[in-house]
Amino acid sequence: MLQESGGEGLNIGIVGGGAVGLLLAAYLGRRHGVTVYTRRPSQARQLAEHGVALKKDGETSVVAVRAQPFAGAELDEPLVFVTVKQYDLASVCAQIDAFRRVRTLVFLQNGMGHLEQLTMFADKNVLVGVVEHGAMKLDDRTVAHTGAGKLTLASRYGSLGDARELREGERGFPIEWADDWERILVDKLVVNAVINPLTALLQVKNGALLETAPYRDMMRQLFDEVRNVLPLEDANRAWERVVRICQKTADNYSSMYMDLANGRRTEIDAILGYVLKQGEARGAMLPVVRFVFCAVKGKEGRETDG
Ligand code: KPL
Repeated sequence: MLQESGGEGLNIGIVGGGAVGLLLAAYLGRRHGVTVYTRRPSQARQLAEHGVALKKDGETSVVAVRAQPFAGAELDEPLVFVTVKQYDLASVCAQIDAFRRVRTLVFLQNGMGHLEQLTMFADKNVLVGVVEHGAMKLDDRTVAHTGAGKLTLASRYGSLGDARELREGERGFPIEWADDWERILVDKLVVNAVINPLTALLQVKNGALLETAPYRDMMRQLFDEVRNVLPLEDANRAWERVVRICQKTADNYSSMYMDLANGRRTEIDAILGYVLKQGEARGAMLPVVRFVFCAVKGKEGRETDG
């Protein structure tokens, strides 16, 4: 059944029609008016005509959304989520005039290294966030919610602005607020640095990494090198978080698995590439990180996502 997009809430823009963009549209669209800005006009047409479909626990619900191609768009929503992959962020930011009327921008990229680009929006409220949900894009308008997690948001510039209105989020899609933007990004970076490349190379779901001793050992070795060069408050808690997210998203194929499987570019530069740079700055040899980084680089394709 097609549920009308919520009229009583905010007007929200979502840039990017990948798994995260569709997941947000499906949940936020229940209460708020949502417009999805896509790279391909054909995806925008599909979404505008048929809505976004959410598959969860064997059931499908459909929410009506507005949609249009991002190229040439002038966004007039006060609150906009940018969900494109990190490597597509530069081309989105290049269309800076598109965001003239936006008051609050929320960036949801994996990895680090994209933060310098956000300074160009420093006159707005800028938030960064991390998504700990398992989500899989099944087609241009359908997303499967394969692992319940949370969305954590923190302010980078300005205040929380229009995002304050999101409160605790929707049922099944909780939102948490954090004070320290760097902490949430580093914590998520560790998770992505361990789970994503290993699941992609071994061609397994997230949960399988915990199931056999050799995979678990490999996770631990990768984790130990990563944590040596990142500013972690508590390494034990960081490891526990990796294990917990692996369990919570056990039935999920990681985004890097999906990227490699579909011949796309991956976010490995923003994830392990960033870790390697931190290692170089500290004179630390990171043989496992380097090996895993090179193995993913050797397999990744050229297509971009969303
Ligand atoms: O963020 C993810 C990703 O796949 O990019 C996790 C949390 C590992 C879920 O798969």
